Amino acid sequence: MLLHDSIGPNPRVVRIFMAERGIELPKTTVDLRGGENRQPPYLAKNPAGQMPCLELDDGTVLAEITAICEYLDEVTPGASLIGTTPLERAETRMWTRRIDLNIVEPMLNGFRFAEGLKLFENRIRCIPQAADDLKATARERLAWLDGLIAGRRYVCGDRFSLADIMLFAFLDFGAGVGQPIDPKLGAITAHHAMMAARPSAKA
Ligand SMILES: N[C@@H](CCC(=O)N[C@@H](CS)C(=O)NCC(=O)O)C(=O)O
Repeated sequence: MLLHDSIGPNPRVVRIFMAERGIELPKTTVDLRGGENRQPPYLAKNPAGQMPCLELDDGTVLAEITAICEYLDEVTPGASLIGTTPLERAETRMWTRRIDLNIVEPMLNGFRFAEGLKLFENRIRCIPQAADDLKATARERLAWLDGLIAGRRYVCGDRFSLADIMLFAFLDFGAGVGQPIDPKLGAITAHHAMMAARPSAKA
């Protein structure tokens, strides 16, 4: 297998996941800033033109970080970060999707349409006038999540999972591009500090 890797929070989710699962894979770095991911050689692998993707030994290419992480989880021996029962797997997917749709998407589009506009304006349809509302939406949904995970050690309760990695990697990115965590969100702030202290945060 070969991981097509780059800067950015999506590839980092996969790298953190691999670090947590003890998975080592060959990697090749794609020049995201230079737009290599939007050029034909890479588009032939991932028609979405986004990073990362995982190329399997038979040439099959997997994209979308949750799909990549789930695949790696299943083909690698060791403690699963998705779940070992139907209920655990469903809960991980429920929380991961909540984080992805409610927080990650508006946060990243808020960035792409404002601070990231120069990089993205010729790649995707950008709506600069929507940026502030998207950032506000992400903040509101993060406050909602704060209430839901209050009193929990991890997003899925006592069980560390992909949902924790997703939350951490994207909030860490947001903090670096002008969307810091509101310190009043006690559960999210504590979760972030706990995740930042794990060795996998270096990935
Ligand atoms: N839904 C995709 C999102 C991937 C994504 O947006 N990747 C970013 C890097 S963090 C990217 O490729 N940005 C550069 C571009 O879109 O040209 C996934 O789950 O993998």
